[in-house]
Amino acid sequence: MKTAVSRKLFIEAQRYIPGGVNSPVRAFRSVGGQPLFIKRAKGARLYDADGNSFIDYVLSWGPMILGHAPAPVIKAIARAAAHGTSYGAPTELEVRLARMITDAVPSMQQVRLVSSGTEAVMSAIRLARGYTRKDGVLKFEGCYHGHSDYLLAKAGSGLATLGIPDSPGVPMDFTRHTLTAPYNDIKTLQRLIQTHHRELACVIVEPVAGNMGVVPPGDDFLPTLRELTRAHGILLIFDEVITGFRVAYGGAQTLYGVTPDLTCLGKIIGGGLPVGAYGGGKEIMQLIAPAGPVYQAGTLSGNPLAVTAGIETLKKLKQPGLYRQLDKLAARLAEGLGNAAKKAGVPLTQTRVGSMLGAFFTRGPVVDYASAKQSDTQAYAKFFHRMLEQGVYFAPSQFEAAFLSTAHSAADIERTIVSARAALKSL
Ligand code: KE4
Repeated sequence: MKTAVSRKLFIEAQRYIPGGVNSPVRAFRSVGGQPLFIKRAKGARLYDADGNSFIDYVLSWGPMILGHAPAPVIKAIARAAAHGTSYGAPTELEVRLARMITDAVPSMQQVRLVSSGTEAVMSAIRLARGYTRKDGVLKFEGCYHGHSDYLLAKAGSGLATLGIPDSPGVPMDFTRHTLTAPYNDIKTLQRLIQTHHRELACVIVEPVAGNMGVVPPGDDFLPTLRELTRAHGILLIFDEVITGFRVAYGGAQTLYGVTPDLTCLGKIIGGGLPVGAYGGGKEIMQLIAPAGPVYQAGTLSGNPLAVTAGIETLKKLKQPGLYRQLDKLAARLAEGLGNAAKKAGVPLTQTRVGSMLGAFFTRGPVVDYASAKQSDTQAYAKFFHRMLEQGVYFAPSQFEAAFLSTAHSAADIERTIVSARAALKSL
């Protein structure tokens, strides 16, 4: 596979940008080799600077559920851009997106738009602390909620990928208020809540964990979490930055029938442009400035281009049968990968919720961060590169998710399965 241009660009990038990338997990550090510099993308495919093309299962880490550069979204962004790119004043567009989100996710009676998932989570936690007048936050090991200081405790995604336990630069005092429990571990959760409920403002959880690989919630996990938090005056925050509009139009809370007090969104609601959001019941949301005293602000919050991309994306996602179609394709991919691993005698533990899939190179089961970390990351790295050489682009980390889009065809899936057979056999 030709990579001379990407290599040259990577050398230059490292002169100006730490690690040559603007987000760590893109650097291929845990799979080895060098990142490919992407030139353009269309539908299910990426095209890199050396002219290689790939069936893409990263999809910008989730947002591109309609595939890359879907015509209606691009047309709408171009039209919006002709009217200016940012006003720093309210627009009808923001009202439309807010209405679409609150219609889709009934627990979000009000929503505030921001520019990233990190910002959404950071703001939701500040709101929970302001509302409950308590400081403590409980999160789950291996879950990643963006890079705000107090959440970089035993986090997933890039920290799991790079094996960074906790980031330097975060004062011990900040994480003093952060408790962590193993995902799906109800006993530990009960014990921590019994002991610390007086100082716990909120529990934040990825309702389907997507940053330690994909780890679905055990049957009782979310309902118990809801019961315990409600019984002890602790707000429950669902971080649906990945799962929102991914696993269902109304997110994981619709799929599992568990209603959080606050929800964080991102990725898909921006259609590939920078949008995050947080929301919940009116009584809580009324605390947010300027309605209330809890401050949160942003120059580009509700940016007209990003909001336009979000509106057009959600409009498409409302199409009946769209999620069933995604689910069918994803089920076929999972089946094919599973059969290929079995045939090759490679231990593979697969997980899937709709069109977000995990494949751990370990016998399993995988139910939390500790079991996910049993995975053979060397084997994953080899698999990743074998697939890349065959024109299939999975996440450059064992601890991320694979995603499908409505642009992936049955032929793409079959091609991926054939490539996986060869890749797994070569391990
Ligand atoms: P951003 O600030 O990156 O928009 O969102 C942070 C975030 C919050 N919550 C969840 C559940 C998330 O998954 C994320 C970000 N996801 C990672 C990958 N899984 C983004 C990729 C990256 O860091 O480059």
